[in-house]
Formats: sequence, structure tokens, C-alpha cells
Amino acid sequence: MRNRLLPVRVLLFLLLLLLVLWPAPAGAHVVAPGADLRIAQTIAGAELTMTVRGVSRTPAPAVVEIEAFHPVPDLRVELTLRSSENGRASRAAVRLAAGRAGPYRVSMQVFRAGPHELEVRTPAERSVLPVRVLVPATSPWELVIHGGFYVAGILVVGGLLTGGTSRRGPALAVRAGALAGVVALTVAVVSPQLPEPVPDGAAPVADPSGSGAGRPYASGTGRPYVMAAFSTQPARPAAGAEFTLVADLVDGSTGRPVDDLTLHHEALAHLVVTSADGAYFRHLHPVRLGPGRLAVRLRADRPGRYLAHAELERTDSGGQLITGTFDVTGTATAGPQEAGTGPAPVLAPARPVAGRPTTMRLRTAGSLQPWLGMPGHLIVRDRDGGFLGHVHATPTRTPELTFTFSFPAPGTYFAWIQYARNSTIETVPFTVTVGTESDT
Ligand SMILES: [Cu+2]
Repeated sequence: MRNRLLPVRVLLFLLLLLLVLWPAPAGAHVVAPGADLRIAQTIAGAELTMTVRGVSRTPAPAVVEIEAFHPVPDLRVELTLRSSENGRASRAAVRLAAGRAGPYRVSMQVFRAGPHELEVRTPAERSVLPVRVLVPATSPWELVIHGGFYVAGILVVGGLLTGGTSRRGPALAVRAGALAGVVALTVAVVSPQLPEPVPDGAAPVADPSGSGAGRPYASGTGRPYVMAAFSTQPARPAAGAEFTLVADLVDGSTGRPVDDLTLHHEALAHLVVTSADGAYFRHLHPVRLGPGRLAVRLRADRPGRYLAHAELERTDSGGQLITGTFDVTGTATAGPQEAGTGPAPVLAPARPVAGRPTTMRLRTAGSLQPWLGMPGHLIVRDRDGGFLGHVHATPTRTPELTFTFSFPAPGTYFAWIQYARNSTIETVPFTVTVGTESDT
């Protein structure tokens, strides 16, 4: 009797052990259903990070959090989350109080999965951001695994309790249960190789061959580069006066507006505006006025030539850098931007060599807050603006920010380290002279 029971017991034990120890499948998603969506926006003079909390089903309440960076203006922000498929919308409003960073929380409703527009409206400016609500779908394999283990548990335990070692019916139940367990186990072992379920609301995949039906994410051949035209409103902005910098994005192939930018590093586009002499620096996240049209309000203190560099990424394509220039007229209303009063970064080697990695360390006062998903940002521009580099700090637990950067060629570079602390974005400007191998 005991011997007949032993294999069943061993199997049951192994099944339980596997159930407990089975690792959660690693998510290699391009999009993460149910995950939070974070979007940076520079709107009405405020630098905001908005977080739309993920939902696991629809309809469901969705919490939107707004964090503002200092200086925080007194500002009413209206949010509308609208389904692009049926137009059903949820609205909420929040008033930012001057000097209070937040987070400000508003509760909205998500009625369905799929493409949406998140409209952010302030009295002066309005941005319409395309967002996609993804709801996790249960994979059929998961159902088989969980169902199999569940059935196995009931049949084996039930069979054993009702005399599965001596009576014929219960003995059959034990065997059937063990079989269900084996099936579940087999599926569990092979399931990482099986296709992922398509999240509810995922974009349909355009498949020219027509054979890839059901493939959740396009493996892109990439889309054409964006051609960008920067302009200002008014066309000749004056020093000290507010103006709008507009970027019109056009598909290099079709000539149509590009309206498929994906969020990368928590923004549709990262715009860096600098004066030719590097004294003026802004890192901004333009609002989307409409298809292919991004804009941001600016003020420049001194006349002269200004450079715009924007990093963006089209769906299924790599990142790209678009550039442009504009001129500011009039007379200076202020001197050059004050250089940071804090400590300067320490470079190793002290005199960087072109093409070789340079390590830059900056001591901060600590309590760093991630900004754009990173502990720190280093932006580097060469003298004439033909080159712009952007790298991120190595994540550490210390208040020190460490960057590794390889300057492409000898010369003088303008550099800025940025990080967030106490809801303030700190910018540390410095210049670097890069030599060649033979200089050292
Ligand atoms: Cu940015």
C-alpha cells in the first residue's frame, strides 16, 4: 500500500515545489500593459511631470498625478482623457499653487483600452498628447497552467482523501489529477517560448506581407527620418519678450506631418535650446499643438543666434536628433546666465582626449529625485552646434553623479549636468577642452 502511494506523493510534492518556486515570466514588452505612463511637459512656464497610473481592467478609475518643478506658478490645469475610437472622455481639473511642487492628484475614468488623447489645457496653452491605454490580457497558456495545477490539486488531494490508494474511483481521480499536473507543468516549461498575449488596446500591426497576423508588436524596418523646420512666433523675437518656438515635423518620404512619436525618456521630444556662445541653456518638453507640430514658449535675455536640438523617436524606429536655428533681436535685458555657484564636476582624465572615455563626477547635496527616469543628465555641445551629445548618470545610491562620455573630436565643448532635487531642476554648466592623444 505504502509503496503504491509513494510515486503519487513524490509527484504531488514536486508539483507543489514547482508552483512555489516557478519564476514570474520575464516581461520583454515594448509596451507594458497596466504600467504607469509618465509624460514631461513644459507648459505655461511650468515644467510638469504627469503620471497616468496603469489600469488592469476597463472601465476603471485612473489616477493622474502631476508633479511640478520650481518655480511653480499659480496655474489651473484641465485634463481630458478622450478615447480616439469613440470620443468618450473623462475630465478633471487641478489648481497648482505657486511654490507648491505637489504631487497633485486627480481622479479620472478610463472607459476602454486603446488609443486616447490626453489633453492638457492651461489658460494660455494647450497640449494634446497621444497615449495608449493597455490592459493586460491573460494568456491562454497561463489559463492552462493555472487551471491544470488547480484541477491536479483537487483531484489528487480529493482522491487521496477519499481512499485513492484502495478504491478504484478515487484512484482514477488521483491518476487524472497527476496527468493534469503533468500537462500544466509541461506548458509551464515551454510557455516562455510561446507567443505573448496581445494586450487589450494594443496598436494593430501593419504587416505588408499579410502573414504576421496576431503578432503583437511590429518588428520595424523603421520609418523614414523626420524632417524638421523650426520657426518662431513672432518671426523676429525680441530679447526679453516671450515668443513661441515651433517645430514642424514632416515624414521624409511622404511629406506628411509626423504624428507617431513615441514617448522616450518620458517625453515626446526633448528640446535643448542654447545660445551660440553657450551662455543660455534650456532643456524643455514641448507641447503638441496638433499632428506633427510641437511648440514651447521661451524668453531669451540677449540678442543673437540660438540653436535648437530636439531628440525624438518615431514608433518602430530609432531615436533621432533634429536641429535648427533662430535669431533674437533687440538689446540685452540681462547679462549672460549666471554660472552655477555649486561645485564643478571633477574630470578624469583632467584633460580629456578625443575618442577616449572621460569620467565626470559631480558631488550633489544628496536626496536626488529621478527626473525623466534618470538620476542625472549630461548634455554636451560643441562650439558651432554641429554636435550634441546626451548621456545619463550611472545609477548609484550615493549623492555623487557619475557620467562617462567620449568627446568625438578635439576642441572646446559646452556641457551641462542636470538633476532634480527638492523638486528643483539643477543645471550645472561648465566647459571642457578636449585634446588629442599627442597632447598628453
Ligand atoms: Cu528632456
